[in-house]
Amino acid sequence: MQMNCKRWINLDYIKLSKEISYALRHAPWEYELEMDENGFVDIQQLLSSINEENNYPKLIDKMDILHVIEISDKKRLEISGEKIRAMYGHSFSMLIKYNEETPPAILYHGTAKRFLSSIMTEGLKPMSRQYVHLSADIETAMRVGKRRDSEPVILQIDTVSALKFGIKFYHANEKVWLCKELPFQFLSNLQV
Ligand code: HQG
Repeated sequence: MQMNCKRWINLDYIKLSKEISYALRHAPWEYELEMDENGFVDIQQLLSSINEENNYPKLIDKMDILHVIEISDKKRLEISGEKIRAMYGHSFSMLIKYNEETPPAILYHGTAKRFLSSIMTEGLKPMSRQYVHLSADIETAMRVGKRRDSEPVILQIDTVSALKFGIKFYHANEKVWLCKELPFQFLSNLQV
């Protein structure tokens, strides 16, 4: 998205980005948002709720949200008409629906070394989120894993065998794929 508008230099867009992700991924009820089954909410409803708290030096508007999306290093949010959603990462109990899609033959998952033995016994679990998050490439998996370990482990996922086994995959954005769980037999430790 090409944007040339000047935004407020004293507005903390990282804070705003975190607040929007928090509202859409983890706490829509706190913000009194009516969310559809795909995770979309009305942008005006989100703006009214954020602005009620007066946490920013001015009222937040749709252009501010577009700016958050423009400066983000990851594609976390999607706007469709007058609606917005988080593309992945949800943790609340109402399961967000995605269309089932066929992933590339190999996907990746970056994680901390300390989780490895548990993952290789139990498989990948969604933990506090609704879905297990998988990466389309090694570089993305490395970035995900580095949030928890400076030298993460990269697991390689054999999606062809997993699909045959009956695992369903969902496409969140270009880099992120989701599934409900992934048994250990489809995982191997990629030595990078
Ligand atoms: C681990 C961020 C022990 C799993 C990222 C991970 C991603 C297990 C952690 C997105 C396990 C869960 C999601 C098992 C899984 N035993 N540990 N059986 N199964 N785990 O944050 O994939 O920046 O919920 O390996 O970049 O790290 O917020 O998942 O380490 O795209 O946009 O349990 O969140 O995106 O951690 O990250 P998370 P994740 P944003």
